[in-house]
Amino acid sequence: MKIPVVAPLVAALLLAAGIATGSVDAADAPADDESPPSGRYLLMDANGRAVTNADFPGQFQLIAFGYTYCPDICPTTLVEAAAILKQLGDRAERVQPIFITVDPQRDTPQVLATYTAYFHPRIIGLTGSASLIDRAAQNFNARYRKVTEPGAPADRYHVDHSAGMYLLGPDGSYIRKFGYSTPAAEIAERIDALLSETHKADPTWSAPPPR
Ligand SMILES: [Cu+2]
Repeated sequence: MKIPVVAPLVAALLLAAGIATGSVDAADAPADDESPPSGRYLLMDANGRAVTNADFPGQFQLIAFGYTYCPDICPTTLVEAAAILKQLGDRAERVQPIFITVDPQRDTPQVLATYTAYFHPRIIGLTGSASLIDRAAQNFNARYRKVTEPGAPADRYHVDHSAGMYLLGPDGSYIRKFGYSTPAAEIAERIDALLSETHKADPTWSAPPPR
C-alpha cells in the first residue's frame, strides 16, 4: 500500500516545484496596472554624453539593469552578454549591449566603464539621476529596491533588481525580455533570426562605427 501514499506525495512535490517556478515567472510578468514596456530611456554614458533608446538606429540593443557591487546576477548576465556577442560573430556589430546601473550613488561613470570593459569592450554602461533611472526602469517594467541591513553603514547596501535581458529593435522600440538563465546560445539564435529578417528588409544596411 506504499505506492498510493508515495504517488500523491510526488505529485505534491511536483506541484510545489511548479508553483515555485511559476512564482519566479510571475515576478517578472507585468502586473495588471502596468502598461506594456516602451523601452524608452534618457541616460548618460561614461563620457557624460546623453544617450537614448533612439540613438542606435539599425542596431538591436540588449539591455540589462544592475549594479557593479552585485555579487552574482550581474556578473553572470554580462558574461552571458559577451558569450552572445561571440556566438553572433560578424553580426555582433549589429547588437549593442547596454548595462544600466540602478545604483548611481556608487556606480560613477568611471566605475561603470571599468566594470563593463572587464566583461566585453563593446558593452556600454549608462547612468543618470535617480529619477531618470527610475523612469527608464519603469519603461521596461523592471524593478529595483535598495536594501540596507539594520545597523549597517549608509554605503553598505545591496540593490535587489529584476534580472534578465531586454531586447530593443533597430528602431529603438521594445521587442521582448529574455528571462534570467536563458542560455546565451538560445538568445544568440533568436537575435540571429531577427537580424536575418532585418537584413532581408534592408540588404544595404551596415552597422554604424563603434561609439
Ligand atoms: Cu545584479
